[in-house]
Amino acid sequence: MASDMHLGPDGPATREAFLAFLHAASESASALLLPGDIFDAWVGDDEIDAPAPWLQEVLAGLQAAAGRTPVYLGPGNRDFLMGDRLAAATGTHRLADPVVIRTDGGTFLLAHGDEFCTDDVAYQQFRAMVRNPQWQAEFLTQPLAARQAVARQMRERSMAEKSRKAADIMDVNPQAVEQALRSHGVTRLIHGHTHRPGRQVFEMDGQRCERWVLPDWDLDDPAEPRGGWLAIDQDGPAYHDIALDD
Ligand code: LP5
Ligand code: MN
Repeated sequence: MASDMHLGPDGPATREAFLAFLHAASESASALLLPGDIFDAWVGDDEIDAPAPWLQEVLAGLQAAAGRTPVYLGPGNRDFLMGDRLAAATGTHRLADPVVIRTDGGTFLLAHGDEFCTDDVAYQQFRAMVRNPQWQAEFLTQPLAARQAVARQMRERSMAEKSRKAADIMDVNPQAVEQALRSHGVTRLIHGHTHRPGRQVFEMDGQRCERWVLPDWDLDDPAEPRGGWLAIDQDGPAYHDIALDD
């Protein structure tokens, strides 16, 4: 599973690495889970009507992978408007968020992760607004180009606000994580979004719990090219760093 590729018109190296990952993983894995922020922004499934070359490439890659193994697309904070049309056009499936997954390596709660960042009050207010079905229906009545312009503005605003926010409010809130684990009756969580890959072990109600965080991908960042995924087998999850794996 992998998340936070943030694919868009920029970032050819990231796109190429993701397409290579899709190809390789779909030949070996029994399922491929992509829990969110696959796209830098997704303003509605009519994005596929006249796709730019970069998007055509990604759609073809998803479709080819989906022909070999089931591929699941989950909503991130940037691409939560991915819908049934995109799934049908690529032969992929939609993934709920959060979702309990049963694997050879045990049961996990899988989520994009933004919902656990409850200390970021401004973001949670924004999230409540844009996840409201009525707001979405209204937004989708606007022409595609107008929605893309809103998304660009919102991306700029987000980057500006993030540079002002304290780093710790942009991480998950431990109580929010525990509450999610408890309510789903599981002890292990996998999520992305925070761009802080790693594994945290903690205790809750006398039980050992684990939180695995997926890395973000940016192979076009000359200072810090990065990316990777988590593979789960009978032994549990294992990290694969794109720089070390070929
Ligand atoms: O994405 P990232 O990592 O930069 O930051 C996120 C949070 N930001 C977002 C916004 C997205 O980046 C932009 C999404 C564009 C595509 C969506 C398309 C359809 C919707 C169009 C929306 C109008 O999710 C950021 C978090 C950060 O993660 C860490 O968790 O801090 O949160 C914010 O930046 C939100 C601001 O703090 C609050 C903004 C309030 C703006 C309200 C005005 C809305 C205008 C509506 C116009 C119709
Ligand atoms: Mn995200």
